[in-house]
Amino acid sequence: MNGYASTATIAQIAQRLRGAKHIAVLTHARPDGDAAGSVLAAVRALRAVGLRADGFFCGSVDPNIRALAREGETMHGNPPTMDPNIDLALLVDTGSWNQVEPLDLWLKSMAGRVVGLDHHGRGDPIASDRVIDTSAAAATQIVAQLVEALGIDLRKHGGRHSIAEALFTGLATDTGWFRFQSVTPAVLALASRLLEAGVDHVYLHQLLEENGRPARLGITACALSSVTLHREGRVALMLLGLGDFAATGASSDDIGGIVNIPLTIGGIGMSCLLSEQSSGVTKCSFRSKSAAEGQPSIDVNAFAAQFGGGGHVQAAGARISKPLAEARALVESALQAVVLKGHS
Ligand SMILES: [Mn+2]
Repeated sequence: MNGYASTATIAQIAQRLRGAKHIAVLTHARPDGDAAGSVLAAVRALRAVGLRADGFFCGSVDPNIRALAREGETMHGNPPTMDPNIDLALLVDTGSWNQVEPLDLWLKSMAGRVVGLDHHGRGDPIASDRVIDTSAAAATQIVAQLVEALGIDLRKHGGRHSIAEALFTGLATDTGWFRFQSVTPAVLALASRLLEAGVDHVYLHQLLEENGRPARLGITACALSSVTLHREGRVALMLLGLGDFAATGASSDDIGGIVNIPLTIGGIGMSCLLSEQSSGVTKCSFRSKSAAEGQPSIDVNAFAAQFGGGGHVQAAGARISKPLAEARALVESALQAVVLKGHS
């Protein structure tokens, strides 16, 4: 995975997009706020300058995320049906083959005709021309540069289902609503411009964070009652089995954010949530607290990499192709080696 770095500039990507006849804008399966926001902002911007562009989502899509898109902006499917006339793909918020599995064959058929914008530290050379900026708090922070390079005035694109709304969605969700260390003056300056354009941030917060189904309460209770503490109370581990989902009527769409709850406790620096999937795979989410007061963050990206996963220093995930009990044993054993404190 070394060598996952920029191979082009924003201006070069903009030029390739301008020369395309029909652009597919794609992201990782099960798009989150940043992935969906990046796709939607790009589709809207490309259409605003007269280009033909469609967004594609694959894997299960949270209904609240789906509500961000206007009818006809994105196509869904697993894999989605791709129009044979598409001559360029724009891949956003990922560059890893294992995150785009439903699109795998299609993307391979498009070799050399894929451009990418990403802020992850690990990835594969799916996009030949790509901008990788790991300092960006969200992929939409990079998409915002593309929007600018296309000559779009954000002030004219700020209402519901607008370019600015999609950009703000990614920026807010990938920074934990502006709490994480990745929040810089540039992030807040962009957020400020987006609010000036007319983004309704309260609506977006309610749509994405305060719109869960009642079953979420039951599955949260299951997760919390499963907590075990490791490494002298510095690491929390929670487990959700298929029985928990059956008993509460919850699905994997209902568990977003539960992994963060143990981090509300002083002294807990890392939290893990393992949830059993009907496919026999165990989905793992890892989170750590921001570095503060001289305490570095625990690097959950490196932790997830041991299981073939990844993400960011403070938020990462992995899929372990083993049942819950075996995945638990693997994670517990790996936890023994986690570096809790960096250099002092
Ligand atoms: Mn992202």
